[in-house]
Amino acid sequence: MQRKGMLKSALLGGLMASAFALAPLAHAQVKWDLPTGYPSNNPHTINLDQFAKDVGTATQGKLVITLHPNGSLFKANEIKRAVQSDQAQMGEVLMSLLENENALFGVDAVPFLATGFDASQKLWQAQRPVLERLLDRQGIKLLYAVAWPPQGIYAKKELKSGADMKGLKWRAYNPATTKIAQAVGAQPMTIQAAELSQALSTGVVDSFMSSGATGVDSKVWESLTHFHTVDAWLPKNMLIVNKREFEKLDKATQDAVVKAAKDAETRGWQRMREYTQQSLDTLAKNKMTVVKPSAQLQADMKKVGDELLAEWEKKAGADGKEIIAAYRK
Ligand code: PCA
Repeated sequence: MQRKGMLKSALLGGLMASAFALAPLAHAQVKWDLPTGYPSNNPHTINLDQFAKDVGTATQGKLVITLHPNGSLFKANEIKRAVQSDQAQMGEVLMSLLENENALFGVDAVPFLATGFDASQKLWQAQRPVLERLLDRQGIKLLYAVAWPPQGIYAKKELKSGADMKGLKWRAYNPATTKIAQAVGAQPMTIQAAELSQALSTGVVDSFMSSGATGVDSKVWESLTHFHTVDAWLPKNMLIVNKREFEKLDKATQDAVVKAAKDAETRGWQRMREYTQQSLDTLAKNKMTVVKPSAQLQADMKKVGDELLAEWEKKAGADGKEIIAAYRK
């Protein structure tokens, strides 16, 4: 009698154990990492955070995306490779960081090709199909892109001309900003945003081109004094996902990701438009002199831009022509 009871409970226990073992499968939860090189209070990162939350809500927790800001999981310049090799399922990358790999990634960092948000959005529409094709061949799906505010020059004094830039210790963040330094005789050093504050406070660099947003992120007023609103270009961040990981998802989850990405793109552009003036106001409030560049400085920068555009067009070939033609239409 007793033995029979034991057998029964052992059987029951076994059944329950296998029921438990099956339970997680029924509610299979997928976890993705999402590294970005930019800090958590940056508007791009806030937008990514909302995207991750939207996906969680829409899939009722089936797909959980964990955001890793400020280069904490992968450094800004490692993220694309991490996604391509599936070390991270998805990631946010500054497109023009990849310009040496393929010029097509860098069209939004050609100085003065597209200098405001409307032009930048138009350039993105022209660039998008070409990049989607290129990334698809690399096993990557492009989800969305959002521009940074227009790029200006930070320094320790007002720069009146290109000649004033000679000898500056110039922080570069992509191939284009390195080439600009070379064109004006400054000394370029590539430093990503996560390390910028430190490079400024230790005096490793004393100037750079970027947006008001990154000036605010790195509390630039602790080291520098002037921001020249050159409005030279609006580089974009893109959200990419490993294609195999995306294809592993069921259809409803894939749709939720695409829908959340579409919403994030709309929200992100809108937010960056507003944030442009807000970030300049924050610079001014912290005693930075925000100046309109002198006619000479602007003309000298424009000349550098013309050289870089010619160089870019040569490298970008037929696909590059397609982008420029679609943009100018
Ligand atoms: N901020 C980033 C890229 C462009 C921008 O506005 C940076 O300075 O690294």
